[in-house]
Amino acid sequence: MQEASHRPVSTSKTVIVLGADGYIGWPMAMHLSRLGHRVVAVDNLARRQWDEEGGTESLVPIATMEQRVDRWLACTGRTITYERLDLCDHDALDACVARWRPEAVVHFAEQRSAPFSMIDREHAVRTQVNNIVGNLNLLFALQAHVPECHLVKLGSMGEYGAPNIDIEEGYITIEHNGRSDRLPYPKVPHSFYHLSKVADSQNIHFACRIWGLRATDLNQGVVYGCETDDTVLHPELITRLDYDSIWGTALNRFCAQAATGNPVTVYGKGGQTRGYLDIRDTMACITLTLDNPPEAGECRVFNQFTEQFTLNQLADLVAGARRHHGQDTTIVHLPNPRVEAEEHYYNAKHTRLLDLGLQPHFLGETLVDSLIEVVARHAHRVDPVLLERPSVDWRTGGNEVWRQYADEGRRGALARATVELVGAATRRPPAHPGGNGLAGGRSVPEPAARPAEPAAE
Ligand code: NAD
Ligand code: USQ
Repeated sequence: MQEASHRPVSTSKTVIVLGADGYIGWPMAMHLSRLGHRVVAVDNLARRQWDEEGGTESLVPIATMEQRVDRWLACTGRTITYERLDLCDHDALDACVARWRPEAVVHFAEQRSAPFSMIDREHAVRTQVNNIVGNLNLLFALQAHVPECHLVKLGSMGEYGAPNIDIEEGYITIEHNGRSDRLPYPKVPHSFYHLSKVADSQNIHFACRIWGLRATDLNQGVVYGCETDDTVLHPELITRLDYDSIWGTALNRFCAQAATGNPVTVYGKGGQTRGYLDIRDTMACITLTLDNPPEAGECRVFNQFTEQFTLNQLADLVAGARRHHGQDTTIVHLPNPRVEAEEHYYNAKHTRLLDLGLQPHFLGETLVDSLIEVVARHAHRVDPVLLERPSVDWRTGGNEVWRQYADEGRRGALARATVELVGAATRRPPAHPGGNGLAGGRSVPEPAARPAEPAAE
């Protein structure tokens, strides 16, 4: 039987996917197109630029947006319209919304790395301006042209932090001095990035109240995996997979580390608990959300994850999967570069998407094996320094690893710009000259020993 979220739709909608060049945005654009929606894929390619600036890159090579949409058409006969546009350019965004008059907008287009937002003042400001201004521009464009449109906004479970009480889905009923009210759930987030999401949530909630917009704020957990029904159709349809310490998320990194015979890097004690979901379930959750829009004026919140794990559990799962293939995996506990509770209570509700019909893919060794296989195919592109050494500390910002790779990234970008200018070459030089071998990487001085610090909370 076909899952509800995979059934072709009876009513085709015009859906704008913002951030469609990203890890989740590209598979989402294809998924919605396959279901029969008219998809407009918007991105300003900022993420590719941030990679260049920081000397990082996707482990699997990714095609350009032009190549992707052409290949999608060739493989499926379906059209995805790509528009290059910055959400912070209000006039351009406004014109796009006015032209397409979407029934739904799925908004992924933000700077999404917590470590990136903690590098220094400039990166914190850049993150918050990009995310908060872009989201605000979108709210005004929707209000002006399509107030009935359903906004599906990607938020984050990290907005809530790790409170010592159960986490509800967006709202909590509080009794205080004999009175009671249902209020947005209090939030104590993990980073300046997560704080930008909290501001977005507040702005969306306010816009629904004053203008009667309809929105679903999806507080998503950490996503893992990189293959969907659509990305596997052709190498040009593949989505990015990040493994470095700025953009790579925990399980993706752990699999990359295990696949290349490097130690799995648990930060601190490893009792940090988070919600996780398979990228295929992200597709399903957003499709179910689109199929079941909220009422006008409603700001609905779903907690979008399927299982919660501690980091120690994830590391053990990866090591166990390798053991079944006769491979030993070392798990190391690095001094935690983040300020976060390393042992804490965590019980986050996540029933609303299940109630709509979500059938989760639970994390098992098969998924770990398939991720490890993808990494193994591209192992020659792994830079072991980026894999092993955290480059941002919450207390002191970008460290010597960050500075060295950013310097090289800047020099590389400058060299590329010069080459393009004189028209002398068209092929991009490798991002890590001489440093892709697993035994190699760039030589970065070891940091001065820092005593292990106690958990901050
Ligand atoms: P990503 O960095 O791969 O993709 C984001 C895309 O948005 C990039 O292609 C980038 O170029 C684009 N973008 C950023 N700012 C833009 C702007 N001002 N105008 C136009 N385009 C812009 O990120 P992702 O992992 O695909 O995450 C997508 C969304 O989901 C983000 O909002 C993120 O916060 C959220 N999220 C991600 C995860 C995860 O584990 N990856 C988990 C929870 C929530
Ligand atoms: N961690 C390790 N070792 C590593 C990398 C991370 O122990 O090598 C730990 C971190 O300290 C943290 C946890 O793993 O405790 C999660 O970190 P992460 O990098 O996997 O994810 P995070 O920074 O929380 O951000 C990611 C996405 C972000 C999204 C968020 C969902 O990058 O866009 O919002 O997951 S959530 O965590 O629910 O907020």
